[in-house]
Amino acid sequence: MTEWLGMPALAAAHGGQIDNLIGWIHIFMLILFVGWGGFFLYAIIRFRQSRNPVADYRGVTSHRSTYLEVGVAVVEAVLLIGFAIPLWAARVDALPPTNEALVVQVTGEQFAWNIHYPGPDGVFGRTDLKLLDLQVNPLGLDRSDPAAQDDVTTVNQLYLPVNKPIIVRLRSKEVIHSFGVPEFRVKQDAIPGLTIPIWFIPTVTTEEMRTRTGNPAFQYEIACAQLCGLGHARMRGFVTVQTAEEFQTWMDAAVKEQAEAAADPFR
Ligand SMILES: [Cu+2]
Repeated sequence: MTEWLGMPALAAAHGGQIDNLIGWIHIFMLILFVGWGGFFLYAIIRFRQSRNPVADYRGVTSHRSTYLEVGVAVVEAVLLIGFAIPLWAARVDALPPTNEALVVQVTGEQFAWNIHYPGPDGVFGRTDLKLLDLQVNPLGLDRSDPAAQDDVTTVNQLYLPVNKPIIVRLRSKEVIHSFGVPEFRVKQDAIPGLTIPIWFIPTVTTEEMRTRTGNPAFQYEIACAQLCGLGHARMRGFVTVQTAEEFQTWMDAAVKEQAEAAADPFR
């Protein structure tokens, strides 16, 4: 129903609900706009000076406007308690179980997205500020930690398997960034000092999206959605959605390559 809004192509399981909501909000706002606009015009004509040469100091005496205001407050309470809070609980608070999902840590920095996979053991390796090196180790990953040996890190390249719940643990190194992927209908601020989880299920591979859009160069893009400094506009990450097998092949190769590179930095 939201084609008329020109939204970007949809590629996440929950996205249809969000699009519906956006569509309804536009319709309600249109009704409100027409209603208030009509009332405004009515008031201008009804209370024009030529018809009311003397001000009326008594004003309105009926209770109609009080009842109307109470009515509006009740409707808003129903929207908040009946819809907004349950939706938040279902969509934001209820994360999928981590053993059924891919958990990946995404850390914003000026001006890049650092991606960190825990590797086959599912445990994120220790990080240490002292090891942080913007060129070779932007997350300060301690490869001597056993849990870190199979970890995979990338810069600006997020690889995801299709049709699997993805939990992104969002962090920031210094200022507020915002992780936004329009096709997944997700957008969440990354706040320094906090780890904020968001989740979604990608439903369309990059390959398939290229066919659908007729654009052979199509890429899902992580756009930083908070003005975070002078390089904000070039803070672009890319998401590659693959089939489960393709993703596994990529992950296995990356684990091997990064473990070897860490074991022998001078090779
Ligand atoms: Cu940013």
